[in-house]
Amino acid sequence: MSRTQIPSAQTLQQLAHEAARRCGVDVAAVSGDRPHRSPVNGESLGGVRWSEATEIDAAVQRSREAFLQWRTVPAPQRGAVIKRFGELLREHKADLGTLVSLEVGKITSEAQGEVQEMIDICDFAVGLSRQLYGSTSVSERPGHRLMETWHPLGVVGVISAFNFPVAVWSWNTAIALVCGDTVIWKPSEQAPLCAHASAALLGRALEEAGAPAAVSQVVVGGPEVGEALVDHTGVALVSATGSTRMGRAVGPRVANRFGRSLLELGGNNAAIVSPTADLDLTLRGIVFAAAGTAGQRCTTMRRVIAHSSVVDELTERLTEAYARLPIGNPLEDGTLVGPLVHGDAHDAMQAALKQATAEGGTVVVGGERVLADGAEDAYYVRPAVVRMPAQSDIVTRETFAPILYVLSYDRFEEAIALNNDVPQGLSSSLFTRDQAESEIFLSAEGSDCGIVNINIGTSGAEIGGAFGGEKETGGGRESGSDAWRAYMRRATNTINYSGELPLAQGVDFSV
Ligand code: UN1
Repeated sequence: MSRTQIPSAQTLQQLAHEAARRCGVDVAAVSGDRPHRSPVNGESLGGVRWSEATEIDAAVQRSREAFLQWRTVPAPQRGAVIKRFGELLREHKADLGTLVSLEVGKITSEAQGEVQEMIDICDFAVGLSRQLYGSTSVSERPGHRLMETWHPLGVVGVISAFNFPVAVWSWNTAIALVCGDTVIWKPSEQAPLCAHASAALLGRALEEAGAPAAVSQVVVGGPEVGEALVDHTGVALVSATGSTRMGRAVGPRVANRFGRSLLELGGNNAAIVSPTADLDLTLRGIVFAAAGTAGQRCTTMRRVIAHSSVVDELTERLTEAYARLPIGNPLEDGTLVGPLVHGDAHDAMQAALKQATAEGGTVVVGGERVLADGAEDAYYVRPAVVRMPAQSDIVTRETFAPILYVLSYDRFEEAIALNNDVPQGLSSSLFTRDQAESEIFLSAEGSDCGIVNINIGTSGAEIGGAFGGEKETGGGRESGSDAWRAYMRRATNTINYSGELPLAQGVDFSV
């Protein structure tokens, strides 16, 4: 089934501007001459104003000044600002969700889910604001005590991607702010309005608390704006989400100036389907993770590694499910697959399918463009399933589009090896009812990814856990658990209350 109701440009622009205004955005002030198109119909949402890279230095100065004040505010009071931000997000959930749908093409339920993720991280950060614990330790010397204290780092630069245009910023910002840092955000070029809207809501929470406005800044612009943040010595931490290619450039540049980086890069996430798996549940888990968000999450499932005894049945059932997927206007109830973000994504998908076929693969369903009539610059595709005879080059690459490669295995160790035999290491799943298999997959000999799931798909992580992955995924951890430590610096303190001066390691230095 495909849906044909693609709304007109005028309606979309009006919807976007009204939603942005309700969030507190001065639409005229953020408008400019940069073209800005909605993937929903390929037409203009109204031009936007871009900042120049030369504006970054002043932004960093403002951020630094705000930091000097913000770091003295007790953490629970900083938490109270985030609590208010969470309330404003609840109030404007529908507005922000609409903007996310219009700017990046997410279906309403996923767009609102993204805003819910922002609300959730606010709640988490409020609790965290009373739990920035350091440990104490015994000393080897009499009358001494060791302890760790955690201090804010300073200015944090956040560079975010189109596919989670607001949630990833809020994971970073909610945590960074309760930690006492200030944030400068360079959002995706694709999503300036939802960035301005989110920043306006946080700005309101800061203003009500009497906090400096420059605690949170948003700088909309091109790649050179991101580069200026990356290279600025005043930016203590650069948290960047995007492609591995981007991370390969950012990581060394930040390291070269001894800054810190937190990288959240590509994924190539697999699910292993064991002979004991519940196939109904497995099917639902795979379809959401592989076709949801039109295959444009970093956690999207890109590979299924199914036991040879179930691979045929599973592929058949996937083919049926994919043929029925409602594709179309993401704002319309019932749609499950919205558009690709732009034509380049469509071209990359077609090139990958061609390569997969050349490498012996068979496209069993999908891959074709749909709804092209009347919306030539909008790129809707039917998600594809490709049966591969064996591991091949294309399977090891991340193509940011809905292509699911199906491979088969006979021995469980073989499946784990296939799961790990890619350069990326973000997320992984195992569908099984065999407890030993599940334990092995979760053990050191199992999946090498940062996220390892049993009987759920690879995407849709909750904010309470640390989010991120290994290898070319970049090694960063964001959102829950103890990810906050990346936003603070640790001081080790030794306190001597003995009245003597015994030296560590028994050193004698009497004068
Ligand atoms: C991303 O795709 O960059 O786990 C983030 C998930 C979401 C976050 C994805 N909670 O799929």
